[in-house]
Amino acid sequence: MSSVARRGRGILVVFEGCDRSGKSTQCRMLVDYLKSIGRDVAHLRFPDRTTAIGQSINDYLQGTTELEDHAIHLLFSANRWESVPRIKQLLDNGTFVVVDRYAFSGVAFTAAKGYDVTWCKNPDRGLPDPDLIFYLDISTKDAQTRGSYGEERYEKAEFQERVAEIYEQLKSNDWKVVDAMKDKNEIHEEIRNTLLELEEQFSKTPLKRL
Ligand code: T5A
Ligand code: NA
Repeated sequence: MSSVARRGRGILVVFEGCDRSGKSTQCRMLVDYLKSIGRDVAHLRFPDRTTAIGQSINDYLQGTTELEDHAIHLLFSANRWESVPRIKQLLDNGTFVVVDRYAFSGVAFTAAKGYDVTWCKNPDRGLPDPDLIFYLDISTKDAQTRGSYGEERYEKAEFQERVAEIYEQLKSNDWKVVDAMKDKNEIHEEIRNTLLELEEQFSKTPLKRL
């Protein structure tokens, strides 16, 4: 099969959406699928709780520490920046990079606290710009019915409503909006078909920056 042949750079795919919209589920399914057809693929998630910065973020999210709003925003951004060398190297090597949350989560969650969207975007300026953004669209009411909603800092209905409003402002025409209430297999098929359709086009286009 020609599917294993190197076709230029890898594709940067990002999943975004409110808490419990099914991002991690779809990332896993996409990564498994790409592996099953013989592609090189890396699975990243933000926050990356494994680094020193990520551990501070984890403590904040779990409520064991408090951090000033601007300071935690910058830590979330720094946690993405510390991955940039790896992301670039993977893409240069022709590896698919599938990412669970990215800069748009950073903006949506801080702006939902009432901060200026432009200020929120600034620290992430210059990060690799995703080729494809899948937005898993779910109402707060539906999200709340899913497992363990309400355990971490931002998992409150009223706050999630604000997050969804900011995502609406951030969304551009090229975001792929997916109905997150469909069956997970149906969603997966939609996502993989879109990716396979656009893969060749993106692999020949230079990576842009946010
Ligand atoms: N954050 C993050 C910031 O404030 N700034 C930032 O810069 C970044 C990057 C942690 C928090 O950090 C904030 C945002 C978050 O509040 P996280 O670690 O990604 O972010 O959060 P998690 O708790 O891991 O994940 P989410 O709550 O966002 O859930 P997912 O990944 O969207 O959903 P998933 O796949 O785990 O599914 C949730 C449940 O629904 C079921 C699953 O089985 C699971 O039980 N499910 C479905 N059920 C029915 N139909 C479907 N189609 C389903 N798909 C999944
Ligand atoms: Na998740």
